[in-house]
Amino acid sequence: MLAKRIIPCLDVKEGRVVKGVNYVDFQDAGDPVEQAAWYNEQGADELTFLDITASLEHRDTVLDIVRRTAEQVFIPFTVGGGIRTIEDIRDTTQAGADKVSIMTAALLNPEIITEGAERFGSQCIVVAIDAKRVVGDEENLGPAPDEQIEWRVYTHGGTRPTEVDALEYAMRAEELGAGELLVTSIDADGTKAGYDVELLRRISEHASIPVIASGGAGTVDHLYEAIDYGKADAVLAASIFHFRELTIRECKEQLAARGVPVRL
Ligand code: 0VR
Repeated sequence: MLAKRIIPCLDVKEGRVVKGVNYVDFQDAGDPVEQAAWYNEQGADELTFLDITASLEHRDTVLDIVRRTAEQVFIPFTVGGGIRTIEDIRDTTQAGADKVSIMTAALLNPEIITEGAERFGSQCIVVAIDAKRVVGDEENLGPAPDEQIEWRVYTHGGTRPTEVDALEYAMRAEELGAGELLVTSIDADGTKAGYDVELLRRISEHASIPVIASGGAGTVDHLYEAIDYGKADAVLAASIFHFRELTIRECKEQLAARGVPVRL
């Protein structure tokens, strides 16, 4: 079995790493370039950088931060936020990203997935799915195999609901050529109460490309549940790492002790 990956995520707003809860109430969490260097040193398997207030006006500033961050990391580096066109993918990879994460644009204009995969390879195209429960319990995100739950995709940094079903969209993104799915539960984001493992499991059971779990990590148990019950291939986390509550090494050692293949 392939090693399960641990991926810290830098959510960047106006040049600073921030961390919120349920996509609001952001707190400062440091400088992206310094945080990136730290995670690289700490044994992260990959690093994700999301410009969460992406807009055309500050594209050049962001690319400059991406460039400076990329200089610090020697692990696969994914960049997302505001990527709308093939040119944006090109500029972002030229700035040092190995992969791009596409959300809003992939939903509104799915050809970017196919065209991006043709031009840069599927391994470069991560489709991000920001999902929120519209049917089912939003408080209890643990195993609920028999429950009727529905998740809808939200766009524009979790601010705009769509009618798109998250499970169907995951399948479609794979068909169109995505190399990985980055699945974030808006209900769980920043709560440290655990991932939405039911969402992860239902997507992972249908997808044959890797699924990255995101939103809600608070303990090593949560990482384990996302991998074990949720069948995720990688676990992304922000709050627990930025505020130094857990180190990547501790997480890997505890996961390895529970039989999860990790790169130590
Ligand atoms: P934790 O729950 O703290 O581990 O956070 C993981 C993940 O949910 C976040 O780092 C983040 O990627 C959520 N994303 C976005 C956003 C948050 C606020 C606004 C926009 C976005 O577009 O992804």
